[in-house]
Amino acid sequence: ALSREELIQAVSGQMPEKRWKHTLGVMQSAVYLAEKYGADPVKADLAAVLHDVAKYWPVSEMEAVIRDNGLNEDLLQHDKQLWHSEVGAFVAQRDYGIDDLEIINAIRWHTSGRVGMSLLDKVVCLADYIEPGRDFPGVDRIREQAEHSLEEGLIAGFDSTISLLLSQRRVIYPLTMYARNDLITQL
Ligand code: DGI
Ligand code: FE
Ligand code: FE
Ligand code: FE
Repeated sequence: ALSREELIQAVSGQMPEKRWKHTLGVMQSAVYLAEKYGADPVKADLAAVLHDVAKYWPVSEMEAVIRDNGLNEDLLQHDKQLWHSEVGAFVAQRDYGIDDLEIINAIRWHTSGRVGMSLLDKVVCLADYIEPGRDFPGVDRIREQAEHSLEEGLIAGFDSTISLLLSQRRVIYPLTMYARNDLITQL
């Protein structure tokens, strides 16, 4: 298996500098949230390193990986922005030797969320919203919620995404709404 340093080398070379800076921010926030809420910080860090590994893959290559490997083809009917997490989880396993299912799942569900999110899923998904480099309308409210509840932070995060999609008249991936509803029900 690759060392953490080798992984960082390989992943940072796959993306523009701006996206790598985002990834460093997600690593920082994921470790912070893991320590705060009792997840494994080592796993949070590794999931964060890899979470956007497929973000800059050409759409045609993402589509091919999804079709050729029996991944979730339902995604192909939805926003292309949703594909990189499914493809990222697959390549983390196949090309980067990550065999820990908790890490793979945190990568796989970091964009949409899912019903029954694990602690690590929540940490990585929320870290992606609140990392220090993020600057979108409403991010401060999500950061504030994240300080007192992982679930409240995530609900605020999904609310902001759903609101954005609504305001742009874009299709909403149903799983994001189910994930949000599930978090509210859990509270
Ligand atoms: O990869 P990042 O930019 O760091 O963040 P991400 O993996 O959370 O991707 C977010 C993008 O996905 C954002 O531009 C919104 C877009 N998106 C499109 N449809 C949906 C969606 N995100 C969610 N959660 N649900 C959707 O239905
Ligand atoms: Fe992402
Ligand atoms: Fe990200
Ligand atoms: Fe508060």
